[in-house]
Formats: sequence, C-alpha cells, structure tokens
Amino acid sequence: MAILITGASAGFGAAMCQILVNAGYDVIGAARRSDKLTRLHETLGERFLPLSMDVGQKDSVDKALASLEGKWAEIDLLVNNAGLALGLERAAEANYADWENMIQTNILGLTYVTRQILPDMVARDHGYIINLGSTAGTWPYQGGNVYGATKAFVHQFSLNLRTDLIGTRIRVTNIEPGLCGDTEFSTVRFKGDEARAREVYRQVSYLTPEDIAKTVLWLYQTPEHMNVNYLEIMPVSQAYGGLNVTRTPG
Ligand code: 8X3
Repeated sequence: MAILITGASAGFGAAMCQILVNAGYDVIGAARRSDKLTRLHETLGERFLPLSMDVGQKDSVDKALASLEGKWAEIDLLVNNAGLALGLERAAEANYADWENMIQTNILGLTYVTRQILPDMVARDHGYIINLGSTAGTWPYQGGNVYGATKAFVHQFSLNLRTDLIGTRIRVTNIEPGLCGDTEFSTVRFKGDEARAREVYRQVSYLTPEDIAKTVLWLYQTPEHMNVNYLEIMPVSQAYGGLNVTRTPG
C-alpha cells in the first residue's frame, strides 16, 4: 500500500513527501523534474519512490502509473497536488496559451491521474483522494479568471466524486488554501519575475507548505467513518473583502 503525490518536486508536494515518509508511510512522488525527485530520494530513503511523470500528458500518466509494481501499485492515498497559476492579467489581456496550460494541468491532468487510480480503490473498497483546490475556486479576484475557474472545477469534481462513491469506503477531500508562501507558486505565475513574486509575500505572515502537508497527514489519519468534504484554510493575515462597486460621477 502506498501514497501517490503529484507535483512532488517542490513546494506543497515535496513537504507532503517529507512529512508522510517521516510518519512511516511509503510515498511515491511524481513530477516532471526527476533531478529534484532524485534529491528527495537521497534525503527520504527507501520509503520514497520517485516517479517521472507529466500530469498534463495522458500518455505520460498512463505509462508512469502502469510501471508501478508490488506495494507501490496499490495506492491508498492519492494527493492531486500538481497545478499552477499563470499570469495575473485581466481576462481581455491574458495570454491564451497560459489559460490552456492551466486547464491542461489543473483540470485535465487531475482527471487523468484520478481516473487511472480510482478503479483499483473501488475494487479494494478502500482509499482516499485529496485534491488541492484553492480559495481562488470560491472567491474571485482580478486576474484570477481561468486559474480560479480551474480550482472551482476541482472543488465541484471533489464533491461529485464523493457522490459517486457513496456506499464505498473511499474518501475525498478538497483542500482550499489561501495565501501560501515558500513555494514556486508566484515565481511560476509571474514567469520568473522574482521581485514581483517576493512582493506578494512582503510583510505578510503566510501559510507554509508544512502547514498544508500537516493538514494532509491529519486528514489521512482521521477516523475512516469521517469525510471532510472541503477545507478552506487561510493565514490569519488574510480575510474576505467586500464586493466592488463602481460609482457614476455626477
Ligand atoms: C493560491 C491562492 O489567492 O494566490 O491558490 O490564488 S491565490
């Protein structure tokens, strides 16, 4: 029996691998960047299996998952963590290729992996799927357009999965973090503009990958009769704002 974490090479994913291996679980870390996975392997040892996989490419997902053998082939916890935000331009100015890339990874990629893993969980009548949504899937913000919409998909897909799984012992949770630092999230969003990425976290106390990884461990260890449908988490420095109003002069 093993845990599969996508997007394992950095940020949330790498922290989850670390915390779950340290808690005594066997963890498969899947990502494109195999050099980073190799480094994790060196740190985490034999309870960690690096798996080279591009979640956005169905062939890559199918091939990587088909290569798993023995205990590594029996996934008891799938963490669909891989995902990204690209750009913060308003919809009329946004780069369309960025939209496609986010849809490909955050929506299609997540379904490629889930659809492959789910039948075995159903056959064993046991398992847990934890998806990484976002507060952006519920709360709109300017420039969040397609990123937020992909996370709204993840929220609803999680709820619909659980609905399909009624009568089984398979659990599904959508974790919806708000502002989280110490990851590549903003650097990726701003395409390597480190100064702009740093500005997002300036003088702000943010959530860390460790906070999210500990949440995954907690969820996995909750009693098996209990299903957390979704979990919205923000740093104390963040809260809801009001709605925008435009006033007409005159
Ligand atoms: C991360 C939260 O607000 O940066 O998904 O989109 S936010």
